Amino acid sequence: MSPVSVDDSKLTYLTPSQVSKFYDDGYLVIPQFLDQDEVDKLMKRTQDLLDSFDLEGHPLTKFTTGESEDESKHVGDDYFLNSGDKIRFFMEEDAVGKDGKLNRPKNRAVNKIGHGLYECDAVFREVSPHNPKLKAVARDLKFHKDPAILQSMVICKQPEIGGKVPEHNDSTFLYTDPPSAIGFWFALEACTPTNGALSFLPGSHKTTPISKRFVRLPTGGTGFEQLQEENAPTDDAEYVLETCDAGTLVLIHGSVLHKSEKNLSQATRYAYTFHMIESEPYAKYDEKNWLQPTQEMPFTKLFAQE
Ligand SMILES: O=C(O)CCC(=O)C(=O)O
Repeated sequence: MSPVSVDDSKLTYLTPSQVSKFYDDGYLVIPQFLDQDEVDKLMKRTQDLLDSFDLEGHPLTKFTTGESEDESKHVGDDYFLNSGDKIRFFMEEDAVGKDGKLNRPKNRAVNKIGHGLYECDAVFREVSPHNPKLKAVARDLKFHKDPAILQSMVICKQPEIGGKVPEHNDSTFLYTDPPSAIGFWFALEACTPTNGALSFLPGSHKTTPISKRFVRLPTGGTGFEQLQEENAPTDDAEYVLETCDAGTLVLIHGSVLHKSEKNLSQATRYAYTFHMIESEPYAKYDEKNWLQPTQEMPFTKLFAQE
């Protein structure tokens, strides 16, 4: 899944040094990938979705990364498990009080909107998969032969309560054999040291095997399945914080360790993200993965789109 060499003459969007940096560090920051107009459209659409979704009958499912057994229960319910081809709203943990009610307005309570935006919503569809720049990046990277898009979401990181995302790599959650996930993560607002900018452990994709997988349990719900001995603990000091402006695209190799801290600021930190995996016969998508394609909405093949 890595290019043997970078042929400069074939690149149409990335530079050779950007391609090398992605493969060396396991991530690549591309400033100004989206222009202001594209950012504004995605922000407006996100705000409209937050304003218009109906709380009546909403299960107030909280989103956590499922690190502990107790946390993984939250992400085991049907509202979460059946969200791959829908637009659903997951709450910040700190936005739901002990009485089970929201303790703030709904547009300040949602942790993320997922997971079928890239197909279900016309505005998000324009950015992925119908975006020529995106296809150019995917072709330049040569990471996938036949990339398919899945798992899209807006991560809101609400002021003061926006949950931290602990250290992880994305292939744990979107497992293929061989591992093939890449995250495409777009900042829709400035990401700063206090509102939860991403940070990365450069090069960790080469040294950190996928040691566990996030699966649908046969007994219902979700949990982690250990694949091999847990990797050694990492050193916080080796992490690189990547602050960035709205419009920045960050490419995230499925094996690179990354995280983001709690948003302690007064500002939101909206980001849009989706993932790409290799399709069969080049890689097998695992039937135990939490997110499964449906008959109505199979994963979208990037290069098949006009
Ligand atoms: O947006 C964030 O804070 C975390 C995103 C992330 O870790 C991911 O998409 O894998």
